[in-house]
Parts: sequence; C-alpha cells; structure tokens
Amino acid sequence: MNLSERIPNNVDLSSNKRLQRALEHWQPKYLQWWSEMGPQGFQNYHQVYLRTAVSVDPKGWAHFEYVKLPDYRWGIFLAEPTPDRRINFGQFKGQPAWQEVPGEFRNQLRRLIVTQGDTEPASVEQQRLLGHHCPSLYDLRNLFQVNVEEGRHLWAMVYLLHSYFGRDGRDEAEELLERQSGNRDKPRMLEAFNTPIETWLDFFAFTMFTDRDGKSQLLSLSESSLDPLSRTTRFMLTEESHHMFVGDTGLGRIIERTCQLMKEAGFSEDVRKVGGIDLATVQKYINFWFSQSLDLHGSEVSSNAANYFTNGLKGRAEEEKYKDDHVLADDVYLLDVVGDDGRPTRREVPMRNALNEVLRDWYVEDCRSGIERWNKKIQSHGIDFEFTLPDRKFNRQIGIFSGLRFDPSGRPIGPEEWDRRHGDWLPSSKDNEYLKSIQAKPVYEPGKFANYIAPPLRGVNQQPIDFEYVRTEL
Ligand code: BYC
Repeated sequence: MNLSERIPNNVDLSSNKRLQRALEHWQPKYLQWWSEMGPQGFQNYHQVYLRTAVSVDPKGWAHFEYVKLPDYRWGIFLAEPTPDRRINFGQFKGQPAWQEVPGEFRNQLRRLIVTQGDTEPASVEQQRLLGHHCPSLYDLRNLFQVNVEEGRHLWAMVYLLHSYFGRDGRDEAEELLERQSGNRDKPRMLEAFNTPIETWLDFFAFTMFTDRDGKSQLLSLSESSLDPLSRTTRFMLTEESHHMFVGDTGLGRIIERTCQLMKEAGFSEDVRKVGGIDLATVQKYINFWFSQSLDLHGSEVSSNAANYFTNGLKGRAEEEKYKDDHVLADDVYLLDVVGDDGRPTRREVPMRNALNEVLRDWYVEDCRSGIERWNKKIQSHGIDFEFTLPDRKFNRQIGIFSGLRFDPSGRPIGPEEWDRRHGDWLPSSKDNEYLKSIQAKPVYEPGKFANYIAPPLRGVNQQPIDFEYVRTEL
C-alpha cells in the first residue's frame, strides 16, 4: 500500500506529490515518536477497539475496529468548504477567505499553528503511563482513543505546516516531535503541557478543563481568514467534544461513586477509608486544572491577541454570535485588575487588546455547565456539598494576577496565608499519593470497575459495558 492509501484523507493526497514527499520524511519520525513517547506498554500486544475517521461525513465517523496502536490510521481531514466563504471579522472583513498564506502574516500564522500543534503530542506524552493504572477496560480504551486523536491533531497541524509554510514549515514539523513534555532543555511551549498526568483524576480533570481550552482555541482558529486552517480546526472540534465527554463523564462517575460510598457509610465516614475519593479532593483537582487552563488563554492585555484579531488570523469563539461590528476598532473592555493599593478595581482596555480575556470569559461559562450538573447529582443523593469554579485570579502564573496571591473566592491574601492554606485548595503530595494508592492495581477484567468510580451509563458504539474494549494478544 502506498502512502496516500495508508493515510485516510480528503486533501487529495494521491495527487499531491509535494505533500507526499514531506510526509514520507516525517511519518517514520512520527511513528518513532509514538513508539517512544506514546502509551507505554500497550504498543505491541494489545488490540484496542477504536474509532478511526475515514471521511468527514457522519458515516466516516462510525468506523470502529480493533487495532494495534502503532497501526492506527492517522488521517488528514478538513471540514467541507463553505462556498464563497468571506472573512467575518477584523480589518479584512467582507473579503474572500484566503486559500494561501499572505506573506505579511506568515510568521504570525506559523506561530499560531505551531503553538496549537505543540499541545497535541504534549498531552500524549503527559498521559503515557496511565494505562498501567486504569480503572477499567472501558476507560483504558477511552484513554487510547483520546491519545490517537491527539496524534491526529498533530497530523492536522503538520499538514498545514507542510502544505503552506515551505522549508520553515517542515523544520517546525520536525521540532514538534523533538520538544518533550517536562523536558528541562526542550519543554513543550505552554506550561500546562509540561505537568505530568499521573492519576486518573488528573486525566479526567485535564480532559474536562484543558481539552475545553482546546475547544475555545479551536473555535477561535476556526474563524480564521486562512481557510485551510479554519476547515482543519472545524474538523478537529468534532474529536475534541469526545475528549471533553471523557473528562466530564469520568469526573461525574467518580462523584457518583463517592456519593454511593458516602451513603453506604451512613454519611459520617471519611470516604477515603472505604477507598473512595472525597469530594473535597475532587474540588482541589478542579481548582488546579481549571486555573492552569485559564493560563492557557494568555495575558489579559495582549498585543499578540490584538494583532491576530485585527489581521483576521484568529477570531472570537462563535464570532457570529457577537452583536457588534466584528472590527472592534473603538470598543473597550472593562477589565478586573488589582490597583496599586492591592484592592480589586476595573480598568478600561481597548477591546482588541483584551481578546484573550474575552475568550476566557467564554471558556469560564462553558466550564460552568459541568459544575452545575455534578452539583445536581450530589443534591440528588441528599449530600450537602457544592463544587465551585475558583475565581479566575486564583493560582495564576500568566498575566496580571501571576505572582499575586488570592484564595479560591478571589480574596487577596498574603504569602503566609497562602503557605498555610494552599494545601486545602490545591492537590498536595499526600492527595497524589492517596490517588496513586487506589489506582495501583489496574482493572483489566471486562465489565469490572475500580472501587472509586461508577460504571458508565452505556458502552462505546452500542457495545455492552462488559465488552472487551482492549484485548491482550499473547
Ligand atoms: N504558557 O500575549 P500573551 C489544546 C507566552 S489547548 C507559556 O500573553 P498570546 C489541547 C506567549 O506564547 C489549545 N507561555 O499571549 C488541549 C507569548 O510568547 P511570545 C492550544 C505562554 O500570545 C488538551 C507571551 O507569553 N491552542 O488544543 O496572546 C489536549 C506573551 O503572550 C502562555 C492554542 O494555544 C502559557 N500558558 O496568547 C491537547 C492556540 N501563555 O510570542 C490539546 C494558539 C502565553 O512573546 N495559541 N504565553 O514568545 C494562541 O492563540 C496563543 O499563543 C495563546 C497565548 C492563547 C496560547
């Protein structure tokens, strides 16, 4: 089978010799990276029941089969073109969308694509050891589905780099495989992608909150005047929703099980004594991954964001829903800041410079729905506990609040109070150890689940919950 037959695509790869040549060079390096940095211990002797995108129509999505991970068919897909698509924001609003990269925006566009691309292999690297500690075969399969799709998202960005950025693009594509999550000399570009994900609670919180940053960023990029970038990211969004489903339902199932354990123990017992994850611990992981993901939206006041918008490279999420002129030349944003006296106050900022914050607003609202759903679940069990999203000033490392200390409600606090109390708000090494202790023994028996998590409501692709989602070949 030649390259263009092996790689499912809708970009006419078979007649694109330049792309074929670039991929022939890059693909073996990708496979090498996957075998070294992808899921450890599950590469050669396991068949995984995975979904592979074979085309962009809904039927193309329903393709499920058992595959060995290195044999997964990573494809290149763009959403169907919008006829006569016009730029819908920024200084070129109303003009036809670009099919090629304008020279003057080449560097900015490359930077955006590389930053997006860098997060994808990073997340696979972060999660590579989790398979050894899975709570069930159903969850193991979901982890691998997320991993192969993050791999495909890397392919999506590499396709753009190879097709539109010549030599520089090919160099960048190689570097995407050279940086490594957490590596001291060559770390991944954005900070949240250098933190290892060692526990399943981290994994679910990451897919709930950090993949949701993926959603907000991909929505913004799908507005781009560069039509191939817009179409690529539109298709990626369909996969991103599944990742958030894994996170949202994973946390929901942990919460459900905790409620059951609390009930069984007469509400008085420390749920850790019966092997569950107490709700206060879940809140700490929410606090951590939510605040990390807020950082991923960049600084509140950003000339990069202003340039991206003005030049039509990156819009707002769901740009068409905004009722303004989509040019924002004279608009202002009222930004929450901390005054010189240390008190919260507000400052007017040109709207274009505040667009990272505008996207953060969108993101925070999108996160809230999950919290509300989990709270309803807890209430239905008659338990008096409510999850909250921490204030956006809490635990920030990027932007105007970095270096300042706030409690989760957004109250400014001093360094002593922070030192004394941050273990109540963020995961401590003890929490981490506890989680590692309850996941130490993986559950590989079909239909069985670790004690700390409830089974899902239904299986994958209408298969039963006790389906053998991952098979071991001896
Ligand atoms: N960590 O003006 P600023 C996903 C840098 S997740 C480290 O504040 P800007 C996924 C910034 O690069 C979505 N550095 O921010 C999820 C800049 O450096 P330069 C990924 C940071 O540029 C789960 C400087 O600080 N996609 O898909 O407006 C699993 C000042 O920048 C950070 C994207 O990010 C940070 N957190 O916005 C798998 C979309 N934040 O240029 C995948 C593309 C900022 O001065 N990226 N810096 O050297 C962007 O749109 C922008 O780069 C950002 C930053 C929103 C990230």
